[in-house]
Amino acid sequence: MNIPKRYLVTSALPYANGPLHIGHLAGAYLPADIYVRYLRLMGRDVVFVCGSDEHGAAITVKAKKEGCSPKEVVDKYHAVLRDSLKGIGIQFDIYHRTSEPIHYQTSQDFFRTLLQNGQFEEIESDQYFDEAVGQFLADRYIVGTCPKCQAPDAYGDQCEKCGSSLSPNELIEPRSTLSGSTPVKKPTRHWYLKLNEHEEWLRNWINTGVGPDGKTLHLPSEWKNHVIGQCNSWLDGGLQPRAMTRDLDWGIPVPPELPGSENKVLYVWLDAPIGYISATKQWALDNGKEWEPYWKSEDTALVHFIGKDNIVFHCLIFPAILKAHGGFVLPVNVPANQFLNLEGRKLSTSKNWAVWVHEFLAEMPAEQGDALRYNMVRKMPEQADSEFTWKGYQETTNNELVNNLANFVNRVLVLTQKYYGGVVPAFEADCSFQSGFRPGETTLAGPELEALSAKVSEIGKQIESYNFKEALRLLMEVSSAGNALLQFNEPWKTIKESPELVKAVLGLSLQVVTALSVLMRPFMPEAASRLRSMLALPTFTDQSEWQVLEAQLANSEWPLPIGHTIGAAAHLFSRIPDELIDAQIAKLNQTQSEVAEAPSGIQYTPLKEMIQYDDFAKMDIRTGTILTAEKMEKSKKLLKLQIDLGFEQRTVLSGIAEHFTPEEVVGQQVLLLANLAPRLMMGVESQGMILMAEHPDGKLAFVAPGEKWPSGMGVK
Ligand code: B3M
Ligand code: ZN
Repeated sequence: MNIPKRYLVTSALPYANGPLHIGHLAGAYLPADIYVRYLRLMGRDVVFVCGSDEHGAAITVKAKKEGCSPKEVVDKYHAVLRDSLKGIGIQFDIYHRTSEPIHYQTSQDFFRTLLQNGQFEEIESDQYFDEAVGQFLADRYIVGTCPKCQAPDAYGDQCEKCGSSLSPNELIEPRSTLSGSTPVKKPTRHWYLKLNEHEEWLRNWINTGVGPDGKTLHLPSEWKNHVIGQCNSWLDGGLQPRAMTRDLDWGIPVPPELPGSENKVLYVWLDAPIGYISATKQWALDNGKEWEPYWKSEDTALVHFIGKDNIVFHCLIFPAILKAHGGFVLPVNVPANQFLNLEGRKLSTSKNWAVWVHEFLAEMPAEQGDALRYNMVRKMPEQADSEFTWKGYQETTNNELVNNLANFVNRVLVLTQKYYGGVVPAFEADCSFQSGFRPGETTLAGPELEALSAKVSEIGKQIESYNFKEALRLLMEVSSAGNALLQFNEPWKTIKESPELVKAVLGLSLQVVTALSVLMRPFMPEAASRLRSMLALPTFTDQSEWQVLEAQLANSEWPLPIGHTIGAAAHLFSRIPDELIDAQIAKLNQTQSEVAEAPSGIQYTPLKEMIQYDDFAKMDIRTGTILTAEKMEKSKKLLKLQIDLGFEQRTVLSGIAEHFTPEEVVGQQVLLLANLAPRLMMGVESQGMILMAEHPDGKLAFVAPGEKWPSGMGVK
C-alpha cells in the first residue's frame, strides 16, 4: 500500500444532547484516537477533527424534555462532551461546534453550490403535520410502528431496533413525539437531493473501490464486510431523492436569498458531515495552515470513524453530497464499529443504562482512564456487537494490566536498580539464554531483538488496518514474552553464578520495556508517558517515536542505550479492589429504570424520565369528593363520576369499574388533576382525572388527604 501524503481523520460528531458513554467511546472515538496517535508516531501528516452536532430533533426534543431552550441544551452538553473526550485522552486537533458562524457559512455555501449544479429537485408533497403544536413532523418528531420489524417506536427517519432507514410515510400508526397526537397531512415544499442519480457510481465504488472517474481509490477487501453489506442493502432498495431541508426553527437557515426559504432549515444530516469540513477550516485558521489539501488533494486519505447506525450517511449520502458539490475526495475507509452492550442490555441514554465517561473520570483513580481505554479495545465491537461488564473490567484490568504488563515493567526496573544501580548494563552478544519470544528455545540477544522487531511492525500494520483488538493482543504478547524471559531465566536466582546471563536477560528486557512504552502510547497514552519517565527518556513529542523505534530495531540498535540511567520504578497499574467495582454495579442497578426485583419480591415499575419542577408545577391538582357514580353502558372499565370541587362540579370518566362498585365510591375523597384537557370518551366529555395508587398486582387505591378536607384545595 502506498503511504498517503496526508490524512484527514474524523470521528462522528456527537449530538450535544447528553453526556458521553462508553458505547460512544468504543464506537467512534477511541479507535480513531488510536489510529491517529499511531500515524503521528509514524511521522505522518494527519489532522483529526470532531465537534458537537448541535442541530436536529435530537436537540430540540431534549430541550423540550429538560424544559429549557435548545441553545441551553447544546451549550451544556457541548462542554460535557468536550471535557469527557479530553479527559479520556482523545487527542483531536480541533473539537468544533456546528453552531459556529464558519459552519453556517460553509453549509449554506454547500447548499448554493449543490443548487447551482442542478443537484436538487424542488418537490411539493403532503407531509405529516401536528395541529396541536403547529409543526411539520419529520425524523425524530414522529414515531410509529416499524413496517420492517414491527418495533412500536421507530422514528420517522430510522428504526433503531432493526436499523432500517425510514420515511415518515412508511410508519404504521404514526404519532407526534411533540404532543402524542395523530398527525394530519399538509402540503409543503422542499429541496430534494437527487440521490437516485448517484446510485450507479456509489454501487460501483462501494463494491469495487473504483471512484466515479474510473480511478481505484481503495480495495474493497480493506473495508469491513458489515459496512459494505449495509450499503448494499440500501442500494438494493434503490436510492430515492432525499429531502435536504426541513420546516423547523432550529437549524441552519436555507440560504435566505432563495424564494421559499422562509422558516426552512437544512436537514441535520446535510449540515453535520459538512461540520467536518468547517472544523478543518477553523483548525487551519487557528494554526496558520491550509485546509483545502486535506479535503481536495488526491493524495489525502479521508477516514471516517463512526458507529454502525451512521453507515449510510457516511458511505452513501455524504459521498454523494461531496461528489455532487465537486472537488472533494471520497473517504478511503469508513471503519464503522458495531454496538457495545452493557451488562446484557443495550446502552441507553434515556434509560440511564450507561457508564458515563465524565462520572468514570470523577469516581475512579486517575490511572483507570487508561485502563478503561484498554478494556474498551479488548471489547471493541469491531465486527460484531460486544459486551462490557464491570466484573469483566476488573478481571481484565487485574489479570492483564496489573499481573502481566505492570508486573513485567516493575520487575525489570526494580532488578535493574538493584543489580546495576539503574544503569543499562553492557553484555556479551554471544551469551545465550532462554528465549521469551520462542518458549523452549535457547537464544542470543540478536534473534530475540529480531523477534521484538517483527512484533512491533506487525502491531503497526494491524493498527493501520483498523484491527485494534488484534494490535492490542499482540502488544500484550510482547509483555508476556518479556515476563517469560524473566521466568525462564530467573535472574534473581542466577545473579551469583551467571552474572553475564543476567546482564543479557535484563538488558534485553529493558529493550522490551522501552518498546512497550512506545507501543502503549496509542492505546494508553498516559501510562505510556509515566513509563517513559520511569525510563528517564525524554517526554513524547508524538511526532515520530514509533518510526524511530522501528528503525532502531530493524538496524539491531538498542532503543535504550547501554550506559543510560533509568529513573525510579513505580506501579503502572494497581489492582482494582472489589469495593470499587461493587460500588459501580450498585450505582448502575440503583439508577437503572427497568423493572427490578426488590428483596421483598415486589416488581417495581421503572422510574420515568427526570422532569423539571416547572413540568410538575403546570399540573393543577385539587381535593374533591365523589358525589355520584354510575356504570357506563357498554364499558367494563369506566365509571362515570360526578365530582365536587367546591367551586364547581366535574364529570369524570374513570377506569376503576373493575375495582370498585359505584356504591363503594360515593362520598370518597379524591385528588383530581383539574387542568387536564377535556377528552371525549364514548360520547361523554371527561373533565379531569382522579389520581390512584397502583399496586403491581393490579389493585388500585384512592389517594386522598389523610383527614377529611374541604373540596377544591390545591395540592403541591
Ligand atoms: N450526531 C449521530 C450520532 O450522534 C450524529 C452523527 C453526526 S456525524 C456527521 O449518532
Ligand atoms: Zn424496525
